[in-house]
Amino acid sequence: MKFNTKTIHGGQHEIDPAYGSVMPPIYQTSTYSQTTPGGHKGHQYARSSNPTRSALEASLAALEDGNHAFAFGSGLAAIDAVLKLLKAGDEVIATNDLYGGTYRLFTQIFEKFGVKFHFVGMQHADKVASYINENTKLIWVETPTNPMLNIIDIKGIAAVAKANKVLLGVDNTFATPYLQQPLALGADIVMHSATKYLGGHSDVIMGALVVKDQELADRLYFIRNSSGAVPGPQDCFLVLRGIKTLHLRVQRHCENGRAVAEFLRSHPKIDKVYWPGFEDHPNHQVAKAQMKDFGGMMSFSTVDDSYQGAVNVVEKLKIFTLAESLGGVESLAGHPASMTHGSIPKAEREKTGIKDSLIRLSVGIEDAEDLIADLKQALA
Ligand code: P1T
Repeated sequence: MKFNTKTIHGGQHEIDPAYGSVMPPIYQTSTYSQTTPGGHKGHQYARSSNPTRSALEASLAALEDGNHAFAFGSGLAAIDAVLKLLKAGDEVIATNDLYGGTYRLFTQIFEKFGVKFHFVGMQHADKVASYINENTKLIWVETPTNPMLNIIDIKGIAAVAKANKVLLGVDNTFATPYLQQPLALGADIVMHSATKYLGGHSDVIMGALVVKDQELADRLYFIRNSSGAVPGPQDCFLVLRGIKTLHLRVQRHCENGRAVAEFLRSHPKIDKVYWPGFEDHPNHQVAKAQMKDFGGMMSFSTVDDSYQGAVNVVEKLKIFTLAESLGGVESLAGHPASMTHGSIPKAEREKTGIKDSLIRLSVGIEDAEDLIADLKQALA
């Protein structure tokens, strides 16, 4: 089955046995009757499993070419479950340019339990290898990175991980499985904030993990069932519905992303535009090799390079909404230093280029002309 067919049919073999409903029903129930202890029809308690969630998970596994998928109550809950594979004394090598909440989870929750993190610029796989020792258990990659749109060579890092028997997890939130499939490039775990492009309509908070390996799947199932960060059935239904148009939406996000990035780059008040589709982006060739297109996420700074300058622009936007999050049909603008990445200390933020003047855009699927006109008036 090819990708566009998979978004609609992937994993969806079982038509509802009760009435043949084409979409899986929302099983809004916490528990299931048993005829005798253990005598049930595949589901016993909804923390362990729920038919609506199972339908979504089958779709997610198909999209990422994995064998097992797990939905969580948020993207961070999914990452939290991966970290619970580790124990005190273990070490993690993580991308240095990460979503601020991921950085906060690593440094303010898991460091306390004795897990050690190395935050590394991963544009060169060799650099990652130099941080590996006998305690290294996980490499955590985000690509494209949030918010600097750096690109990391998944295949290159996977070779380092395999050679050293270290797990490789990839946060595929920005790319989506339409643009990039980390498991096929050698990752062990792919993670999503399904809140973003998978849901696609800014109406759900959810996370997901997809893996191929049965033993890893068993461990993640155990962690989720033991810790309990599961999403509700209504949210699973909404994400499954969102996925059915993923390919169409992401195609338009990419087209509009290109138009907006090129407009910004040609504007006299703009200093830098960070978007992997530009031929002179430092890892454009890697992006071209591992992604189908370059997406609708980008960041930029203005020539006046000030906090107030950035605030003036985002406050004047009319079609772009100033808000956290990304990946919905509507265009959003954000100020990473004070919003999504505010939990990273200023000195650390600035090392990766998250200046106070940086603005991040999630380019939606409106008409590109309207989006460009909005940016033009805000910059004027
Ligand atoms: O918000 P949640 O569903 O828990 O997902 C966390 C997360 C994980 N990984 C990446 C790459 C993310 O971008 C996020 C959430 N990001 C935002 C809310 C944001 O505006 O960047």
